[in-house]
Amino acid sequence: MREVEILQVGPYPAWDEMPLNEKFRMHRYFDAEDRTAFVERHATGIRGIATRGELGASRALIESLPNLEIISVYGVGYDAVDLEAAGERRIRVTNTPDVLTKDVADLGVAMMLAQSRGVIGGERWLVSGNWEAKGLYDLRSRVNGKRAGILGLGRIGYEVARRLVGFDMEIAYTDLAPAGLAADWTFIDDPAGLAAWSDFLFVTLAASAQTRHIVGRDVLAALGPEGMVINISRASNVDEEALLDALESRSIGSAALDVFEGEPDINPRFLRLDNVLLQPHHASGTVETRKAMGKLVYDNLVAHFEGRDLLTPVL
Ligand code: 8YV
Repeated sequence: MREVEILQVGPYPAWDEMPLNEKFRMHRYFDAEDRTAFVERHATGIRGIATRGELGASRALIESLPNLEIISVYGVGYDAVDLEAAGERRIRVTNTPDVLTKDVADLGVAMMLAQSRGVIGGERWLVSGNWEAKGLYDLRSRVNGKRAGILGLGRIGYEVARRLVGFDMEIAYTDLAPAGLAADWTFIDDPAGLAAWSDFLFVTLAASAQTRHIVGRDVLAALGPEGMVINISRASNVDEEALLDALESRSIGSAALDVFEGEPDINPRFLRLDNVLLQPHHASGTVETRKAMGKLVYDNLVAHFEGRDLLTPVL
């Protein structure tokens, strides 16, 4: 299969790049100085794209590759792939669901705990010598016994909720319809209603044009000055300007965020806040999960070019 040419949109860990390089002729888009010229040079040979969740594949890129057959996404989220452009040409699209679900849920819960209990601020207090010089660290808020709202009870939202039950938290959720997964989890049919009920609002929705800014000014106002929003999905699910305004004016309590508009170049307003926990989009970032994701990217490409069924098709 060495003759099959694949455009690699972003880097992967070495253990994922090695088998791809052995099996296919990989073209490293992200290393090219002039990416447009690079694509033009290889355009007719390229039959596959290997990309990442947050990098996707734009209509312009898809349209510049006349012999493209498949886009294999390293990530569960495929909102950055132009599905319409792919669908028009019957280009197949795959993602990496399931293998990352529990790690993403783990980080979401870790972010809630860290922010609520001041884990990072507490360490800074100690390391800076303040403990010795000034005394005890500020008291923080408990999580046990509090209310967690899950906005989007899909695979990841479900795993978050299951973990929070272990912290004796009450669970409510908003989704398209009641899920009937646990009798004592309350269905609330609108995001603002969910936020008004919640102490902690987890954003775990798959992003799409329909969910864009679903957490807007109304939802943040409903969450209120004690509330925390935790986003482990996509930045586009939250109106970032509204969130920054709410954090600056303290009309919500705090936020714990793994995703940002325009990441990794994030809005500098975030850096001036003391009521945020900021993470570099790494909820799926464990060695175990990333290896499983890389294997799925590879296995889907090989299955396609061997004429077998795709393992995890989106389109
Ligand atoms: C990224 C993700 O793909 O699964 C997703 O949708 O956003 C992540 O897993 C990851 O950062 C690798 O680029």
